[in-house]
Amino acid sequence: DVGEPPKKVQVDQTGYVPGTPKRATLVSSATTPQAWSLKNAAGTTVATGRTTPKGVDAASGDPVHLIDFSSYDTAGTGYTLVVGEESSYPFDIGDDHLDKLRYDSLQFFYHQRSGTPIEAQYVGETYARPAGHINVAPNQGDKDVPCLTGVPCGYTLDVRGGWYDAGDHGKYVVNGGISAWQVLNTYERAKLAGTADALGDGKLAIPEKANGVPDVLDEARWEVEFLLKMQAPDGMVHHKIHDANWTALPTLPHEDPQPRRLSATSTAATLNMAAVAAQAARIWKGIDPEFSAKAQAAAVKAYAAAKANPDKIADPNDGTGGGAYSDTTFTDEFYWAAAELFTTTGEAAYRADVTGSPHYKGRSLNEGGFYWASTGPLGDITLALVPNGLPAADVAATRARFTQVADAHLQRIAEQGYPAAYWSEDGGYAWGSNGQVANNASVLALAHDFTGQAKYREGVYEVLHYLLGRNPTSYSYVTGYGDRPVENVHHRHWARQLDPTLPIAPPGVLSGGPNSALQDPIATRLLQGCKPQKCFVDHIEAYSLNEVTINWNSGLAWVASWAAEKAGG
Ligand code: 9MR
Repeated sequence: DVGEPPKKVQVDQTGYVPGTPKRATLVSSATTPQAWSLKNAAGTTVATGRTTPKGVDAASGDPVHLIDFSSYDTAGTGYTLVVGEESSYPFDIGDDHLDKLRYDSLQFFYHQRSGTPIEAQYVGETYARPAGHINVAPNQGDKDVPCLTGVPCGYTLDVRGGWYDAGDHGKYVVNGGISAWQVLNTYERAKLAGTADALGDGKLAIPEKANGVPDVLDEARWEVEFLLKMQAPDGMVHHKIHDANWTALPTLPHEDPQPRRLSATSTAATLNMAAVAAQAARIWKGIDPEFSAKAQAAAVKAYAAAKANPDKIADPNDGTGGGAYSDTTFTDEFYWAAAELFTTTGEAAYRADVTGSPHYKGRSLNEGGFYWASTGPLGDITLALVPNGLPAADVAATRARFTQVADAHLQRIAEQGYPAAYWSEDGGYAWGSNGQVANNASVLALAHDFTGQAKYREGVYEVLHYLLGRNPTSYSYVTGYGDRPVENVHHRHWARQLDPTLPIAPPGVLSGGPNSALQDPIATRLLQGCKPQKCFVDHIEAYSLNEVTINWNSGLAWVASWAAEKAGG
């Protein structure tokens, strides 16, 4: 059983923000406009109108009509849209759901912490668990971990801590780095905008919630400290640490019996750590000068080591017991690291590396966005947001690139039956498409930051609607949000589908979403011939569709935080 059939009237199952466009999708092969009505919680019709037929939608294969109920703007809960016999899931007009989502999506990272108990006083009994990977039998632990057989390094490292990547227990620097960066950027952007109060201390339920430091920084620091530990004596950074073999589902972290192994160092991991450590040095300068200096020294050393080892590729075939996360192009990581180091230190050598890079002035940002293997735009975001000594015209050019790409997203949003602002060369949806959707929404958000134009802000909400239920599967891809949220995400201890004594994921966790490449056995069995946006099932074994990760949730947290901030006006 993979769930009930999708609805014919697709809405954001959480809500629509007052003063923004409110759109839904009707699935119907009728070629003429259909009458719709909006009902309030009491069942009274409060607005009516007619649909606009749009023909067959390419990404979903559905024959669709647009329902535009923007003119109705009265806040409330329990609205439904009705067309003939068909009705939508209920939704709100309001923004409470976004206020909640910004914190739930950040709270996810505490659950993913490795090397520390997850305590009931913060997350409740349901989600409490003992520390994983601290060498308490049968657990093998992340202390004194040797390098992989075949790539002995002559030393061991203590790499306890950090966040588990996803549904597995691996910890991968290139993915941990972009995730920590995005969480930190959520804060840094808000700080520069004067809106960081909403991200202050005491906003999350974590052990550091009353230490006088914003919780979002405390949480990101948990990962940054781990990234620093992955640095080898020569300054290079180990690519990843994970189990020697894949474990079965379910396996709780503290019960993982597999030996742990460090993979070789890589140029990508080294630059990734350099970038995040340089960013951290800047952010903690006035908060914890000692930590700031430690991070900066690690970043400087890593950057120099990467320059001396500019083409050390992580083994693309090393996918046993953990993901490969291999990347072969490093110009983007060099640019990103140089951008962070320059912004933090102002030094001429980093500046020259920034301005001399082929990525400079937003040249690598396109509709494909950014992800663990394409990090140039992260450097752009820092250079476009954080004051630095670069020529104003260059900063303007970087910002202009964001608005150009945002315009292309808006055009796609206008064309799609279920606007996702997702783009790929071949029209397919890739592994983690929802994370990409969230990141593309952040490009729209930045375009609004840079220009103040309403259309970009509206685009952000439009894209969030796709993630929260206005899509052809009728799922809200965020756990605990909406009437039909995903429940069976691929995770080693949020695994109720396999063991009724285990919980489902807590609220605020983003599923990877549709992947038309059908890369796991469930997907190949159930989804042959699917249209891209429909290549999805809510099944725990469907790891190429329904896993959750730190990098997808960092994208969600960034955009949820922005959307909550901007909901008022
Ligand atoms: O997110 C990663 C995606 O871009 C890759 O195509 C895929 C296959 O290599 O791997 C994804 O990352 C997974 C990682 O390898 C292991 N932890 C879970 C990640 C999410 O599925």
